[in-house]
Amino acid sequence: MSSEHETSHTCDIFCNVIDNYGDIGVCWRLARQLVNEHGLAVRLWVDDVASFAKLCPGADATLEIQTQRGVQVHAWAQRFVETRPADIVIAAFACKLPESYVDAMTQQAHTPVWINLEYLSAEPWVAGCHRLPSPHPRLPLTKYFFFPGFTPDTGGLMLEHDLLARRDAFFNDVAAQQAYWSGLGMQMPDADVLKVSLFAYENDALPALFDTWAQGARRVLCLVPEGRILPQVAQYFGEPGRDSSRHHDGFGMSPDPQNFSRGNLQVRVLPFVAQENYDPLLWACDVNFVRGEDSCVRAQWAGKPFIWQIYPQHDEVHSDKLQAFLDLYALNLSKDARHAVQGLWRAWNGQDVALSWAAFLAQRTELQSHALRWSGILAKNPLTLNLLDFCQKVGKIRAFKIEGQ
Ligand code: TRH
Repeated sequence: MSSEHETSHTCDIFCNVIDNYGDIGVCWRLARQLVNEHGLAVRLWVDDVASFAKLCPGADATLEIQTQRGVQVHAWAQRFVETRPADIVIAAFACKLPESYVDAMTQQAHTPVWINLEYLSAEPWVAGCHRLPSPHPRLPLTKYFFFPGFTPDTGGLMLEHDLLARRDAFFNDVAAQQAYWSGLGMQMPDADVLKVSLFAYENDALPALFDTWAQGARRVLCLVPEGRILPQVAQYFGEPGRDSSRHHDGFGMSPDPQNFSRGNLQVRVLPFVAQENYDPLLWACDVNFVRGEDSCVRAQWAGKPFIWQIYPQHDEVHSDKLQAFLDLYALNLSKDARHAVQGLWRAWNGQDVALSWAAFLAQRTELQSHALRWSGILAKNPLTLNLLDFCQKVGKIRAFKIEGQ
């Protein structure tokens, strides 16, 4: 590291958990990357430590302050304890910072850079709003909007410097794949078994999708991380928490309360794992169903065909958001593959799913090479580097450490 990096820059990330794991998922990932790859001293202020502990199983949900993976994690209480603001202040998803903290920002000799890190969207207006300043109405402070996105005129997507290399090493290492499967307590499935991960909200299309798989010509192994869709999964198989199959059919699994099967479909429920252990599941599967924001991005880095269940919002606004991403993602696909992706994604987000699955599967070869190509394009615009570069420019602060340089 050169001398200009000798004193760490500091960063405070504020996270207000609205629901589920996306808000804290994004903040936790960013915090770790800022510490591990750029040498910043990071405090993560989160108002729901229990949600954080789900992504970081070593964490203690009852602690007010704890250090995990080099990040100082603080329970963000209603009554905010006064503290010296950091060099960079990130309000995740435009959450409101404590007033005393904002006042303290004005007292610093070097005014902190204040970033509003926004939700991810592929909608065209994003590029026009990315990096816009918003002067404080009362105080001598300026907040900047920073928008993640898919095109070079946006902030890009969070990507650890070695993620794609680790992914490719996994793809090329059968022993590592076998070790992964045995870590799940099963043998590596035969090559003709289609391996699907399913991370989803409740979804009315699930029974039709499961019927299609159960009755299909090809064996499907569906891995379901524990979560909101589980009751529906169990309901589909009739006896919650019980293996509904009398026979085992070559999937190499033994009966236990987390296994279900019908026809050519085998479902395996997986425990919710630490955030960094979710990627190998996406790498190990042929097709991934993801949701929200962060898992959707990880599926794109996995370079596998995927289906996105968008977070449903009032007034159907999510529908435009879904279409905007589909337009971009499917732009360079053949007409058939484009229709297949559009059809299944729309179906999984509210329409009839059975026919769409068949069309999607028929395009899998093209979708697979497209997915890898797509991850390569996105990798040219890594969010965390962009963010630090922007902070350096607007805050006139020293250069940051960059891992590998
Ligand atoms: O959980 P999500 O649905 O989160 C959200 C929130 O609902 C939020 O309010 C909304 O605005 C946002 O989506 C768009 O989905 P997401 O974003 O994919 O977050 C899930 C996180 O959980 C992600 O960081 C990956 C992580 N994860 C694990 O750590 N372990 C696991 O086993 C799994 C399946 C996921």
